[in-house]
Amino acid sequence: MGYERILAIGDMHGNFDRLLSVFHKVQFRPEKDLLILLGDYIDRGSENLRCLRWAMEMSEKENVIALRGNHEQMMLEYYALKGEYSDIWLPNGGSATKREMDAWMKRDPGALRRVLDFILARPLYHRLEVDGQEYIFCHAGWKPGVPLEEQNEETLLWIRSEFYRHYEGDAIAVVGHTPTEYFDSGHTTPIFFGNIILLDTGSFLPQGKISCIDVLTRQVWQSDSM
Ligand SMILES: [Mn+2]
Repeated sequence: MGYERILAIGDMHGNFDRLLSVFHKVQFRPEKDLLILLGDYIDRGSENLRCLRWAMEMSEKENVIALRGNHEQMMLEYYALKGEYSDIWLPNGGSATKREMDAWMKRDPGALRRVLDFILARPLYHRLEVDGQEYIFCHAGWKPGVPLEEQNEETLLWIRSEFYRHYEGDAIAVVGHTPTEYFDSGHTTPIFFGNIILLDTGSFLPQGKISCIDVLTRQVWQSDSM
């Protein structure tokens, strides 16, 4: 392996300017670094599909892993699976994304198929070891005490307090999903909580940011306020 940096970027939620702001600061070098995107590219922002298409393009590059978030899951269920989360996508930020999607499909009828294929192909977690330290990257977290391979999809995409309260594993967990603001009002930097790194710094909130961390050095980059 031997990556110089192992970078993770938290929830984007359609805030493309903030995404470009943080990504520019990071200066990702695909030949030396590994980049893991933690999911939730869409919903709640003004440029949802620009973020999604950026993630689609990035995922084709070497040394980039784009995970699935619960918002991509809701979109997939809305259009294709008709599961129990189908109905909650539109009220949870999906209506703006759907309007963008409708406009795109008018210009390009194959667009929806490509988006859904992309979402379906997203891994739910990524695990790696560096110098004896294990790291697990996942959108939300997992049920403590249950092997990762046995976790169900819903847990990996949606879990919150059960994971934060009870996780005591040795692996460093790098997750998004719950804005740091919800733990501590006004908090817009990543939170280090035991072996958990919370990287969702509220990209869609007025003072929120998109954050990136190098898990090896714990250096953090954040989008400018805008
Ligand atoms: Mn999110």
